[in-house]
Amino acid sequence: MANKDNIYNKPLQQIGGFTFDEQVAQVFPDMIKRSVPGYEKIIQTIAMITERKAVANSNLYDLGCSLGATTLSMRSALKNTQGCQIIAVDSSEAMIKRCSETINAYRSDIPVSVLQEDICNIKIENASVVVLNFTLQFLTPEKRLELLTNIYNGLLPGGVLVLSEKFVFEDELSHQLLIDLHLDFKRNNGYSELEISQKRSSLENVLIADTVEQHYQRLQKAGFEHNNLWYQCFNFGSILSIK
Ligand code: GEK
Repeated sequence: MANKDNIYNKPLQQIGGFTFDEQVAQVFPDMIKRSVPGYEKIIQTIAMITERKAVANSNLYDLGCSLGATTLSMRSALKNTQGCQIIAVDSSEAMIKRCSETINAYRSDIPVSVLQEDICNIKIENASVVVLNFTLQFLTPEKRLELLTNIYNGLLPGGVLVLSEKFVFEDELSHQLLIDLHLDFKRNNGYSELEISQKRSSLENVLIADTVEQHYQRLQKAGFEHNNLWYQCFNFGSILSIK
């Protein structure tokens, strides 16, 4: 069973900016499941997208892989596709260490490279499927367009990007209601008011969310002409972009 996330359940003297360190890596599966509505649905659906869009002898990328849930989902869908490899990248040492252990714990003929690296520094090439599952939101906004442009350039024609993010909304009333529903989701999953408010403070200036419109505009600037939201639950969702 996954370790329970109780990082913020005691009052903290000082709340530092959120980092993906050993403490977070230890509880990550529990944390993300209880905090991100639709996370499991998105992970499952990435397998379906992979099954349809992966082509023989191509690369698949899991950018900001954390413990490798997306990689495992993609790998499960690659059984009948010849010559593919998955490249899983994360800048956190704690995540990458655990990710390698998890990936190697299951037998498979699909090669997976697990790299500790900044996703802004890697070359994307010969790609059929690229996934940014709740990762772009942690890059400083100035770096986002360049990364998406690299991804566009590295994708094969017909290749896809799955971009899952937390969103903000221009319409004030909708924005507030969707945020409140997300907070209810966290309460229903056992987080206390103290945990919710301390986590919110630690994510301030670390997770910078865009509107769906901002994403579409940036994706278009990067070269993507076919962009659609395929999933949304409250203020979280996932966009499928096709080259
Ligand atoms: C999942 N995709 O389970 N370079 C590499 N990694 C980064 C960078 C960067 N510049 N910035 C942040 N990260 C996963 C979940 S979590 C989402 C992704 C969340 C990494 C960071 O270390 C962390 O592991 C991941 O992006 C974001 O499907 O915690 O909300």
